[in-house]
Amino acid sequence: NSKQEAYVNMELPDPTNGEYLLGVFHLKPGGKFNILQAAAEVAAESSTGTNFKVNTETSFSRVMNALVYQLDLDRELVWIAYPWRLFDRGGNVQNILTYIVGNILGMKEVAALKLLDVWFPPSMLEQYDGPSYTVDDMRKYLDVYDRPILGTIVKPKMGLTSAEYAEVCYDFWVGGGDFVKNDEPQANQDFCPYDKMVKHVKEAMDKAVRETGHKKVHSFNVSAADFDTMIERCEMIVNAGFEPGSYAFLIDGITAGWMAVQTLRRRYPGVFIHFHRAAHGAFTRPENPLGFSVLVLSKFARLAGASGIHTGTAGVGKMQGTPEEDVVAAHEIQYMSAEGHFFKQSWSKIPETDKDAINIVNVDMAHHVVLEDDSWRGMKKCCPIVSGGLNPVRLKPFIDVMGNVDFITTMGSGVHAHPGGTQDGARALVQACDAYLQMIDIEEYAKSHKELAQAIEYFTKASKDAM
Ligand code: RUB
Ligand code: MG
Repeated sequence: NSKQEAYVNMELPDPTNGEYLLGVFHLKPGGKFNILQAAAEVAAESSTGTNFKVNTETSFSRVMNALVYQLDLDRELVWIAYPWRLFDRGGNVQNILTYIVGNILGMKEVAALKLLDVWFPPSMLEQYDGPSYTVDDMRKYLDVYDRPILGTIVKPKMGLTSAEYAEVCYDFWVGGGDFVKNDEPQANQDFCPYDKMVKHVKEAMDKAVRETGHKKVHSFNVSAADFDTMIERCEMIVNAGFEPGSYAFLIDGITAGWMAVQTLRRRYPGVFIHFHRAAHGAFTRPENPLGFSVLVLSKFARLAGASGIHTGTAGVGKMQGTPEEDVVAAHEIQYMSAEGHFFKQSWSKIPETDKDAINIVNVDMAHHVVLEDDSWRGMKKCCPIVSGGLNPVRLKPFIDVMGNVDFITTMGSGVHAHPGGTQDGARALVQACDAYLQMIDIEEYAKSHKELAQAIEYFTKASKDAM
């Protein structure tokens, strides 16, 4: 039919010629459609078309048609090429998603439709911001290399006053932790006003830095009802006397939106932009046949310029997730080039053919962090933030599946549920990390480190009870 003529081209000569953004969908047709018919509808609705061929199309509008260029009937997979001139100029990520995971997810023609992987051509990468301030910058500020950045989320999630909140931050920092984040719903609640929270955190940080001799970082949730309030929150932090580097901006990137993420990236290139992905499960969970994958979400976060995004614990923590999904996503945003589920993505600006001449540093995967200024080579890295049901006992198992230590971890209950309290929880986390770095089994290390011993006892038992 005409839909297929216009939106299917199984002989597309070179989908990687630089003109197309590529996507692979899992697609189960709905109703009486076969997969090719449904795929053509998807390509049409997510580029130039609608349900009927319209009389207003032009020869140029047809050039903007997305094209189904490959099918795998056994695995119910469909490859689509989107001419990327379709997308709003000026590096707008929100606009891309409005096309490729927009109306199509509501169409009758599909019973399942999940975008599993995407590929950006090098020519397109140049038009998008990518991260500015990276985890490497945070490492320099903290003077912490060759290990994960150790963090917590203040718990209870809600209900502490601003002074109580700051006291928990202080305890974690004094116990040896690096990084504290607001839990993602923390805002300007009546019992914990934002301005007071900021002021108390500043005092707590100053005190902890004085006492420990180490720099500390706090990630503030700046998500808000409107643009002006978000910027007001940012400015309040900028003007509260914090050292640059000691604060990050957390944004609820899904509920507040991509525009908020990109606004922060552009307004505050010198600040770590922390993308919290609350609500992502609605479209990423495997049991939901509609949506897009953690890999796709993470790749768009790097494109948009988040300094870090939560990528999951690969099943080691409390959230749904597997190494196939979470670790692939984490590696994809860390490295200059990585294998996704279907595509090998290069984030490099340097054409494949020139690579030998330039002697690209190979990022080694053997548990080392490679610090480098990536910006001349390509899109800078975006840091995996690993969180959700972790505790000191689970640090090594996670590092083992991750294969490197270049991430930020935040443990909420894993710190504050420690029988000795938050300070001891932080100590146990630091000890678990030290044991890992010295390649000593934590049980062995715990013989001379009582906070770790208590953590092992408590969390092992608590995990068993929860089964
Ligand atoms: C974790 C927490 C974070 C989740 C989000 O608290 O508050 O919001 O990590 O999930 P706790 P994800 O450590 O007590 O479980 O990181 O998968 O997006
Ligand atoms: Mg949280």
